[in-house]
Amino acid sequence: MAKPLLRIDGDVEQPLELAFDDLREFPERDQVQDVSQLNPNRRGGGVTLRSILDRAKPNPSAAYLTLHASTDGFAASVRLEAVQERGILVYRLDGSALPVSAGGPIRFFIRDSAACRTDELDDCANVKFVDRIEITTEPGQDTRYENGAANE
Ligand SMILES: Nc1nc2c(c(=O)[nH]1)N[C@H]1C(S)=C(S)[C@@H](COP(=O)(O)O)O[C@H]1N2
Ligand SMILES: [Mo]
Repeated sequence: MAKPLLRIDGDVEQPLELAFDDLREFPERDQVQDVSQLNPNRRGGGVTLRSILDRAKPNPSAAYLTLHASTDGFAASVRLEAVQERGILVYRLDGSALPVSAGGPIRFFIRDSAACRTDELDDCANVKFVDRIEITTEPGQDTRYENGAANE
């Protein structure tokens, strides 16, 4: 089996590990064809966060979602309720894996994200190189506003 790109774990009924082909096989209704239609500065296609959560099934106690990028140790933690209908996991570009230069192999995309530091769902939470989504009851790790974080 292909190497998983993304793990979803924590306060969920069904932890998941997803590879490129798993994401590509999500049905049409879960796919977002081209995020450049939503933000001209971003590119690639993805699947909705909703469709991933529907498979992982957060427990009733689940309240926070943390996006982890082990490549650089970056993390952002937001309320599950705020993000669950606005998140997209971008994983492909022209039929291949999303390149690292675009934040791949998986980059988070928030519909209508706010300017840095102006909202919980800000540009800073559009985490590049996401390899783990952790669901928790309490807020999780968040490095967005630490010294040295990009684009402050
Ligand atoms: N893994 C990772 N993701 C990250 C960051 C980072 O340093 N590491 N910076 C964040 C911040 S602070 C912002 S504003 C956006 C910038 O995205 P851009 O480079 O596409 O403009 O990426 C976010 N995602
Ligand atoms: Mo940012």
